[in-house]
This record gives sequence, C-alpha cells and structure tokens, in this order.
Amino acid sequence: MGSSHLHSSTLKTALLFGFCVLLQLPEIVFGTTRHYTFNIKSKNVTRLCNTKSILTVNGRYPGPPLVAREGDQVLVKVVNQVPNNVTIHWHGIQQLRSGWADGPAYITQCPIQTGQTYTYNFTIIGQRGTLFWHAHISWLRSTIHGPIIILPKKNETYPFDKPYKEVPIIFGEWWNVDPEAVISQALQTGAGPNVSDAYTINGLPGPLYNCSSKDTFKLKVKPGKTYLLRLINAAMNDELFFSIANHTVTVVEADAVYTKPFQTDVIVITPGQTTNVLLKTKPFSPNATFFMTAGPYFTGLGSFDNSTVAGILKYKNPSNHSPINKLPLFKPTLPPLNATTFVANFTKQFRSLASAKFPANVPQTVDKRFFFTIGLGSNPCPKNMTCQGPNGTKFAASVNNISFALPSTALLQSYFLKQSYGVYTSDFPANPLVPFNYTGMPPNNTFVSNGTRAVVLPFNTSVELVMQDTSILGAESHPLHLHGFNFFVIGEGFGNYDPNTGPASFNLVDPVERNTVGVPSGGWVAVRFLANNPGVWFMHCHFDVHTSWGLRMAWIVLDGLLPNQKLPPPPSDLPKC
Ligand SMILES: *[C@@H]1O[C@H](CO)[C@@H](O)[C@H](O)[C@H]1NC(C)=O
Ligand SMILES: *[C@@H]1O[C@H](CO)[C@@H](O)[C@H](O)[C@H]1NC(C)=O
Ligand SMILES: *[C@@H]1O[C@H](CO)[C@@H](O)[C@H](O)[C@H]1NC(C)=O
Ligand SMILES: *[C@@H]1O[C@H](CO)[C@@H](O)[C@H](O)[C@H]1NC(C)=O
Ligand SMILES: *[C@@H]1O[C@H](CO)[C@@H](O)[C@H](O)[C@H]1NC(C)=O
Ligand SMILES: *[C@@H]1O[C@H](CO)[C@@H](O)[C@H](O)[C@H]1NC(C)=O
Ligand SMILES: *[C@@H]1O[C@H](CO)[C@@H](O)[C@H](O)[C@H]1NC(C)=O
Ligand SMILES: *[C@@H]1O[C@H](CO)[C@@H](O)[C@H](O)[C@H]1NC(C)=O
Ligand SMILES: *[C@@H]1O[C@H](CO)[C@@H](O)[C@H](O)[C@H]1NC(C)=O
Ligand SMILES: *[C@@H]1O[C@H](CO)[C@@H](O)[C@H](O)[C@H]1NC(C)=O
Ligand SMILES: *[C@@H]1O[C@H](CO)[C@@H](O)[C@H](O)[C@H]1NC(C)=O
Ligand SMILES: *[C@@H]1O[C@H](CO)[C@@H](O)[C@H](O)[C@H]1NC(C)=O
Ligand SMILES: [Cu+2]
Repeated sequence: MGSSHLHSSTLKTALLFGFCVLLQLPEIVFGTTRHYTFNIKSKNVTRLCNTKSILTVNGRYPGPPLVAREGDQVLVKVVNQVPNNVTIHWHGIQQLRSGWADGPAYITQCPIQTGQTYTYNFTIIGQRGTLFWHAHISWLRSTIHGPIIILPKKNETYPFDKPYKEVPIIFGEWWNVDPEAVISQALQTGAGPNVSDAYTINGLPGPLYNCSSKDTFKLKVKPGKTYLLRLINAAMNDELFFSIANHTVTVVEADAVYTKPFQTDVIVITPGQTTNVLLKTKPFSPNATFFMTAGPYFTGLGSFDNSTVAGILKYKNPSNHSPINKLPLFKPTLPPLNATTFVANFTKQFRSLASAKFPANVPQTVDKRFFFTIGLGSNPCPKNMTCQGPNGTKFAASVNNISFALPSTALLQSYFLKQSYGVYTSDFPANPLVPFNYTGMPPNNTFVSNGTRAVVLPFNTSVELVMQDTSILGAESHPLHLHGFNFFVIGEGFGNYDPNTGPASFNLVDPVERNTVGVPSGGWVAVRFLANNPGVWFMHCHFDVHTSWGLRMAWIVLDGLLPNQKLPPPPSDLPKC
C-alpha cells in the first residue's frame, strides 16, 4: 500500500488486471490501532491526453483506501510536502469526542502548512460500511480523496450473504486545468466556475471521451458470484446516476449504515454519499460485455459537465472465447438529466435496516426545531469591478440568507479557549428572518448577508431540522452534509414545507440514517439528530462550488456534565494559524 500501511492485517489491494482494484478481506485482524502515513505530494498524471501536476496522497489518484474495523483506533500522520495548505476530513466518521480530528479548515483546525505534520487520531465507534476521506480546504479534494472501508468487528458478519469479492468504485471529476485556478477565478469574477472535462470511475474517464479509452476501469467478474460494490461519489459539483447494463443491483447500505435491501437498475448518488450494493453476476458467462456508466442529475440554471464516464464489466472466460472487442457491448440507459421525480422515487426507497441488532434510534421527541432555507443568492459587485455573476453581481449561496464567511482562525479552538470575540457569534437564526414563498416567484432582492454565525446547542439536545430549497436563482437540489453526526431523514416533499401538514408524513420508525441528504429541487427535507457529540460541527452543501459561495454554517454542541460528555483538550501537534 505504498507508504500507507496496515498493522496486523493481511488486507491487500491487488491490481488483478488493467485498472481493476479488488479488495481482499483480511483473515485475522484484531481490534487494534491502525497506523497510516499520508504524504501529500504532487504527481504528474495524464488524462484525456493532457498531462498535469496534481496533488495526491502518497502519489496515488484516487488515494489509498483506509481500511479498519469497527472499534479500531486510527492514527493518520499527514505530512504536507506541497506549497498548498492542506487538511483531511474523514467524511462520515462521527468523531465522538475527537472533533480535533474532523478536518474542515478553519472550523476544527488551522491548515497543515507546507512542511508541517499533523496526526489525526480517532476511534471508529458504532459504524461499519463505506465512507471516504478527502481534503477539506478550497477545492483540493478534487484529487485528494480515497475510500474508507470499515469492516464489521472480527466476530461479526454482514446482515447479507458474504460477498465473493469487494470492489470500491469511487466517482470523481477531472479538470484539464488546475481546479484551484478554476475556483479562484470564479470567486474573483463572481461567475460560476468552469465545468469539469470528465467524470471518472476510480480515476479513469473511460472510452466515451477523446483520447481516453486506455484509461478505462474494468471489472472482471466470474459468473454466479456476488460482488459488493462500494460506491462513493467524490465528484465536486455533480449528483450522478449510475447503472450497469443488463444487471440489477441490491442496495444494502448507505453512508455506513445498513439499509433494508432493495433492488434497482439505476443508483442516484450525491457528492458526499456512499452506497453499498450487491451485484449478482449472471449464472453463466454471457457472450457479451457490459458498460457501467455514470452521468449527471442536474437541476440548476448554470452550466454543468454533461458528459458520461463508462467502465466495463467483463466476464471471465466467455464460452465462445471471443476476444473482448468482438463480443457485443451493451450500454445502460441513464434517466434524463433533470429526472427529479425519478430521484425522489429512488430516494424514498431507502429505509434503515432497523433490526434488533442494528436499531434505528430515531429521536421520538424534539427539544429544538430549526427551519433553514438553502439556496443561491448574490453579493453586490465591488465598485471598482465588473462582475460576471447573475445580473452583474457575484454569485453567493446561503443558509437562512447568511453566507458563511470562514474565519482566519479555527472555530473549535476559539470556542474551546473561550476566545470567540471577533471570530464568530452565536446568533445563527433558527428560522428565516423574512419568510417568503420559497419555491414561488423569486423576490426582487437576491442579496445575502455575510457573517460567521453559529447555533449553540446544549449537550443532548434532540434536534429537528427542516431544510427548504429556494428558487431565488432557480430551484436546485443541494446535497447537505453534517459533520459529527448521522441524522435520520424523516420526511421530504415538494413545494414549501407546511409545519401543520408536513409532520403527518414523517417516518419515525425506520427512516434512513445518513450524513448527506439531497434537499430536493423545489422541495424540502426533514431530519432529526441527537446532539450528543460535544464540539464544533460544520454543515454545508457538498457541491464545492456552493460551499465556496457560503452555503455552510456551524453547530456548536456544548459539553455535558459527565466527564465522558466533554471535549478533551486539543492534541499538542494541532496546527496553528
Ligand atoms: C512534472 O512534470 C514537470 C514537467 O515535465 C516536471 O518539471 C516536474 O518535475 C514533474 N513533477 C513531478 C512531481 O514529477
Ligand atoms: C489519541 O487520542 C486518545 C483519546 O483522546 C488518547 O488517549 C491517545 O493518547 C491519543 N493517541 C495519540 C497517539 O495521540
Ligand atoms: C462479538 O463480540 C462482541 C464483544 O465481545 C459481542 O458483544 C457480540 O455479541 C459478538 N458477536 C457475535 C456475532 O458473536
Ligand atoms: C441486454 O439487454 C438488452 C436490452 O434489454 C437485450 O436486448 C439483450 O439481449 C441483453 N443481453 C444480455 C447478454 O443479457
Ligand atoms: C456463448 O457462445 C457459445 C458458442 O458460440 C455457446 O455455446 C454458449 O451457449 C454461449 N453462451 C451463452 C451464455 O449464451
Ligand atoms: C446532455 O447530454 C444528453 C446526451 O448525452 C443530451 O441528450 C442533452 O440534450 C444534453 N443536455 C444539455 C443541457 O446539454
Ligand atoms: C427536463 O428537461 C426537459 C428538456 O429541457 C424539459 O422538457 C422538461 O420539462 C424538464 N423536466 C423537468 C422535470 O424539469
Ligand atoms: C414515481 O413513483 C410514482 C408512484 O409510485 C409512479 O407513479 C411514477 O411513475 C414514478 N415516476 C418515476 C419517474 O419513476
Ligand atoms: C478594488 O478595491 C479593493 C479595495 O476596496 C481592492 O482590494 C481591490 O484590489 C480592487 N480591485 C481592483 C480590480 O481594482
Ligand atoms: C438587474 O439589475 C437591474 C438594475 O439593478 C434591475 O433593474 C433588474 O431588475 C435586475 N434584473 C434581474 C433579473 O434581477
Ligand atoms: C408559491 O408559489 C407557487 C408557484 O408560483 C404557487 O403555486 C403557490 O401557490 C405559492 N404559495 C403560496 C403560499 O403563496
Ligand atoms: C496557510 O494558512 C495560514 C494559516 O491560516 C495562512 O496564514 C497562510 O496565508 C496560508 N497559506 C496559503 C498558501 O494559503
Ligand atoms: Cu448546494
């Protein structure tokens, strides 16, 4: 595994052929400490006949899988060998009382600067499945990302048949230019950023792009076997449809929580979401090969990458021994770009497994209700400039009309050291200050306010949060991600949320539990979580362009009274600003 290594584990990734990465499960592993070293370094990579230097972990793109068992302690020593400031986020890991290891820049830590080292230290408690790690500063996560694979405890099994093989499938987005230049230019001019040049599967764009067919992900399978595909959407700005021609898959897990199994031909996955599916191969090798493709689900008004990545599912030993390029190739059909009803139907099929062993601990009572509007807006153009955003303004994005400004030091330190003055205020509104028809005619004034404001919650507050899309600059789906907690998705609908009728449809029995949820385009979603993890927790749109425009905020969860309800002091190597 290069310089990332696993103690006491036989887990290996094997380059079986081409670019197909299969995971071999460890046979003997004990609840233990996993040591990794992540060297952040540049590497020249060629895609679409374009060579450029990208930022990587250990020279790998996508980065190395981080593999652990439920209950393990993980220590990742990150060494910054590049000119950029870097942080790493362990997306979906709950970080119980280990908020110093969460990673979002200027929220839980100052960046790891050039030449510096920081060791992330956390224990995986009560989670098993697929997540991913990624850089959490500016747009560095476009190339700095990789799978997190949490295996069940060593004496535990999956609540489904043991798969023959496990395969991570990580979707990404490739720019021929430097993504840092793309977002920096967009923030300067106020315009939307230039769209990506390709989507990728495990770093490979595949044969539907010019000069790219040699860079194709190939999954070679045996007939009559069950494969566990660990799907991860690490794309920057795009929700994706994914489908494998002539094959149906069974969804068994979302965001590292088991679900009730359901079958589907097409998966919808937002940036920040992970979904485990079982692929049962055909009983006999068909004399055919099959494309697996991913392409965008898009609801906004701006431009977007409307291309398709393809990988190949190839059976070993087709009985007529034709060379692969002579076999017929079948292609899946993806839904139309803006298939919002299809997406809502798909999303509603997710249910927690909610078994005796894996219960859905949905908060049944609520201490505090929040109603957040989620959407785009604008900032006025500075007097000495011309701006290229909507109507000559600059694009912005907000929660309850507040576009969140990152401070120049980290919120968690300021909070812990009781030095919030001049860094943040604790007055984030629980409701919009000016109610309007959120999904109706847009208001004349699209300007947002700017500030660094947080919600403060006493320990163990039971929170209900309704997130309402706005149509101020066009209705649009937004994948909202919460750090520090999973939430239960108890309801969703189109139009404006009505507090009188909405709750009647809430599922408080077996709603899906996850860390990222799509706020439906022109609709709302309701979630509940128990604020039992002290610290400062970021919540933001997982479209990086929207995060960059300010669609982000922070929850501060206070310490409880007991010793094990308090945030420990910061580690001694925590970076300084
Ligand atoms: C990438 O290529 C450039 C130009 O060929 C070269 O100067 C540079 O050293 C290479 N960087 C790495 C990390 O290999
Ligand atoms: C990791 O954190 C735990 C819990 O705070 C602490 O006991 C342990 O000493 C830390 N380990 C290292 C190597 O920093
Ligand atoms: C595995 O071990 C844990 C802790 O010892 C125990 O709680 C659990 O019931 C065991 N599970 C099985 C399937 O034996
Ligand atoms: C794949 O699906 C297509 C369209 O449904 C069908 O015509 C074809 O026979 C199938 N091929 C195989 C090998 O399953
Ligand atoms: C594949 O082709 C061979 C010979 O051409 C045939 O015997 C075999 O039945 C075919 N397999 C399937 C699954 O159609
Ligand atoms: C996106 O691409 C699809 C085909 O791949 C095409 O049908 C559709 O018109 C394109 N849409 C836009 C908005 O470019
Ligand atoms: C999707 O786009 C098509 C073509 O632009 C349009 O006709 C259709 O109304 C749109 N559907 C939805 C649900 O917005
Ligand atoms: C969505 O589900 C409804 C109700 O089951 C069904 O009538 C409709 O056809 C579905 N629409 C799509 C696009 O899947
Ligand atoms: C515009 O003015 C601001 C200060 O008010 C300055 O920081 C910025 O560099 C100026 N931009 C241009 C393009 O002149
Ligand atoms: C654009 O700005 C002008 C002048 O500020 C205003 O009159 C007009 O209504 C705006 N148009 C839109 C679509 O917001
Ligand atoms: C909000 O606007 C929509 C679309 O114009 C309209 O159908 C709806 O009746 C409006 N709702 C309210 C409460 O005014
Ligand atoms: C890196 O972060 C430090 C601390 O916030 C900041 O002072 C410095 O300007 C940053 N450097 C770069 C290259 O962004
Ligand atoms: Cu968004």
